[in-house]
Amino acid sequence: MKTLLTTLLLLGPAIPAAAHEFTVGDLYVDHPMIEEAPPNAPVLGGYLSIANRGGSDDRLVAIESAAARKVELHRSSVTDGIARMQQITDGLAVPAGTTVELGDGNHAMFLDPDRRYVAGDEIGATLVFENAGRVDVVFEVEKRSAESAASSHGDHAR
Ligand SMILES: [Cu+2]
Repeated sequence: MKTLLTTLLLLGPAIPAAAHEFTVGDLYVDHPMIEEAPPNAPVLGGYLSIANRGGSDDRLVAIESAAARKVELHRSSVTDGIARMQQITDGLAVPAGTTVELGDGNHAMFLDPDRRYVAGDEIGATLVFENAGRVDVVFEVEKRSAESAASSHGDHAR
């Protein structure tokens, strides 16, 4: 009985509540999500992972969404305790056989969203890959974690 309980406890967190995956060619896009932002936030940060299970390299060159004026790929860094972000202009490399995260260190930045989005909302977008082409995905809006709230996108909020 104890073993069963332990097993269940171990299994619990391993089953993601909102796992969703999108496929184009050999690319598997997992769990696109956007962090719920404060009212009137001028930007929304988007995250996802891309697994390239094929034999050739690819590159995420753009993200398009009708819900924002523009979507940019950003790379974050912390220099002397100050968080900065820089636009990735040459796309995000997704080498063959690897999984690349738009996560820690980089993200999709949705500029000027058309309304306030809250946890539970969904935002449609299209990922554009150099070789695999275009794939429609859905970003699920989730509550902001305390962790990421600390490293806020303050430098965008002018
Ligand atoms: Cu950014």
